[in-house]
Amino acid sequence: MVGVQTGHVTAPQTLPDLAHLTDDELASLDAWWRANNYLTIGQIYLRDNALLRRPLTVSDIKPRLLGHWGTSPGLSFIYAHVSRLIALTGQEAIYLAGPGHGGPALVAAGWLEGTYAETYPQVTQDEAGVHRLFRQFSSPGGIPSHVSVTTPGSIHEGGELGYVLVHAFGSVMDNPDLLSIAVVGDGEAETGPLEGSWKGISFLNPAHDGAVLPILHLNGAKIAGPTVLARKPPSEVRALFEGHGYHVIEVTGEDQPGMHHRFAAALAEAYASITTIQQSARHGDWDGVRPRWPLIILRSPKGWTGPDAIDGIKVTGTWRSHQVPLSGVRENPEHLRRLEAWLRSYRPEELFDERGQPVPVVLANNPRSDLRMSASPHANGGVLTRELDLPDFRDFAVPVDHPAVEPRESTRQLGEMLAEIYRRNPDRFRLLSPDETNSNRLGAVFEVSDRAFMERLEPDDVKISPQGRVMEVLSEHNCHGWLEGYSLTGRHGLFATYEAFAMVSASQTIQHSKWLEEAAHLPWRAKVPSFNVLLTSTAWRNDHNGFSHQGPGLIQVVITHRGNVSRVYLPPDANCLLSVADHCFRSRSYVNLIVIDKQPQMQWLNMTDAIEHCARGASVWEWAGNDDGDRDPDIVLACAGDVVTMETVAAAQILRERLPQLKVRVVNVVDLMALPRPKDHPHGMSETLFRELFTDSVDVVFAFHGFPGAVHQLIHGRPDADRFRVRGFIEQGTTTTPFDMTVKNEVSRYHLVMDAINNAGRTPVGSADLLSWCRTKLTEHYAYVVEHLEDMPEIRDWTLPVRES
Ligand SMILES: Cc1ncc(C[n+]2csc(CCOP(=O)(O)OP(=O)(O)O)c2C)c(N)n1
Repeated sequence: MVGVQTGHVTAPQTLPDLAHLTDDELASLDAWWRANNYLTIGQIYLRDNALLRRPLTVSDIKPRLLGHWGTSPGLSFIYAHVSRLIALTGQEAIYLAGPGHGGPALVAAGWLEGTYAETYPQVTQDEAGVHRLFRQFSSPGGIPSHVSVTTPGSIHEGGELGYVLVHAFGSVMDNPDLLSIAVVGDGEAETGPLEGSWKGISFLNPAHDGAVLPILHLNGAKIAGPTVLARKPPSEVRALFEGHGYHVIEVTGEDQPGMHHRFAAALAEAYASITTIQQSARHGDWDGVRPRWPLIILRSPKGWTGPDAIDGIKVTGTWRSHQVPLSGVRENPEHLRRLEAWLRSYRPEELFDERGQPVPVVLANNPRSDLRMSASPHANGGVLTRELDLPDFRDFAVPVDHPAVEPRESTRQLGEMLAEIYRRNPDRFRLLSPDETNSNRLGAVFEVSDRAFMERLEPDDVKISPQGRVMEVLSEHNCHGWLEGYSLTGRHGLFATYEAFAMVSASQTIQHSKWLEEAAHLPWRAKVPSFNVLLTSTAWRNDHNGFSHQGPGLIQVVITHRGNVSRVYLPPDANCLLSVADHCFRSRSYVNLIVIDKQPQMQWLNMTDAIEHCARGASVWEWAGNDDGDRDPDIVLACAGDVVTMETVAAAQILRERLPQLKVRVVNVVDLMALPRPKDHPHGMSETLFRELFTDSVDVVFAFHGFPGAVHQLIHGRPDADRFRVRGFIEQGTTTTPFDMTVKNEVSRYHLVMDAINNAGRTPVGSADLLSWCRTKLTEHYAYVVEHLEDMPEIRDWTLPVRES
């Protein structure tokens, strides 16, 4: 019986005695830890003689010693203790190693738990399997050195440091039974994302969310020097985390078995605290105020249990233990002898039987079946994914009888659809945004759900409560990471953000794409809900802001890095947006970027046409051109993106009216990934369709939402790609009128008309006059906006005459 007082919620919990170790438990914990440490070192060093059946020789050593020892014993120590807790309580838990470079420790844990052999039958849980386990680590054809996609039980690779807490918090949102153990490296704790992510508890509701137990792994050093938190007075460190609202539990030392006893007691205290909080919130008299969630600070030496000093220089407890402490084993007999002594210090003969299988005292520390952290279905969230109950997106359509008659805020329609998704899926959908839900016109969701917030509320606060499930935190890193953790454990969501600031978390987008791409190669990894991003408040219409808010860079990042799992959609209007969104919410294991502005904009297609257009990915808009289906028009005007689509249609209108002999075709691209060749991207349109749209040889003036280079990159290898003249965002920005933005970036209707004339196959009479008319218009524009501070009426009030459609 453990009674714990945590903040203001008190309720004695009936728990097994976690705080005190029996002799058997201690023996088992210690044996498991020794076995795991042995297997960790073996993975880094050994290609043969895995269980030291004979004296170690140079030929037993791998040619390249790759991996990280320093963090590993601490990670294993924590893992062993959490496993004991799980075995005693039946708690569902997953383990996220912030310092994911401690990969061999987590791989070893999976092997000891038997999951590894279940997942990879060739890596058996016996001597031959140990041999394979060692050889495959950090080896060609084997597995990478981090806690990667290949590692059973992992949703967090931990290669790029800083995201362990955001992933952990996301994993427990709407996942009330899960406890996510998040080990934070003290070096990792210096990163911006990690520093910002302690705030997760301000958004975690113990009634409907699970729990995160952060364990700050304060082993003192990073790659080559001390960590900030290690050198601060412990009182300051404690105050820092208490200031974040945590109930801080500290464990310090290296003595054994003392550390086992103290850590068991700390974990017991933390767990009692968590269960007290949850039971009070779910069944008791919780007052709705944020509880003080526990946080453990584990101070133990880096490289714990490793060689104390090498060549007279201290290693354990210093940064020198970070990677491979005895690196000269192949050349230096003394190092080889030390390595053997180090390996034998774990007494492998007591840990593995004659067949190389872990002995019962080791196995006794493993939880049963699915409760083993390496086997947790939560970490293979696709198996838990429940379909979204999606409304019929057509219910939110805007009526469009004729193109470009009336402007509408397209994202507002999406907001209505999201509200209905919330209504139907209260426990498996979240919209995440850095404080921009209303700004991005998605506020309809507030009819169904408040914003989540666990801190003090004031009378002026609107639509914000602990019960809320709309996530608003002014941190792209938090939003991104939470949605990653949320979707990797089987739930759905949308990250809506200002386009320019999606670059803040661009690195996370890349990392997540890598994860999904690698996961696609592993049959045992079930597909997870896609990572959906709405990029809005775009470069072209950031009316209240300026140059800092104008940057379409994420498109470029995504298409450059991980094309295969990436999808980029540029719906030109509300109906296309709804169709695209529906498609994205149904998809699995992709990174879907949807790019559309929030400002009122022209609507082009009725819902039937929008669905067809989006299904094709790109099509000719006959009503906008005048080539009447001719095989070869004089020029193709192509566009991708809302604002540039309007400029393109307006340019085509000018050409139709002022140079009718010129045959113009208008092509709109909504699925950017339809542009590459099919062999370059799964969405790539066939060459036949490409020729149908863009012809074989007619010049194409392409108005693009993002940087022009993106289109050139995508059409590489298409027939005569040189004929594409791409205009797009060329880093000309400021706070100015909407049309002035297009002029500054030379993608205005007048620029497009001039491009069309200059690149067309023919030069009809009147071309020169129209060129000069366009120049005059641009001059008029400059003068008008400076004088009147808004766009010329003919631009501002532009619509497409109905008879034109
Ligand atoms: C964002 C990022 N920057 C730099 C690195 C390179 N790096 C790998 S490990 C490491 C030190 C990590 O120290 P800590 O988090 O304390 O982990 P531990 O000491 O437990 O290994 C660094 C800087 C990285 N992986 N990610």
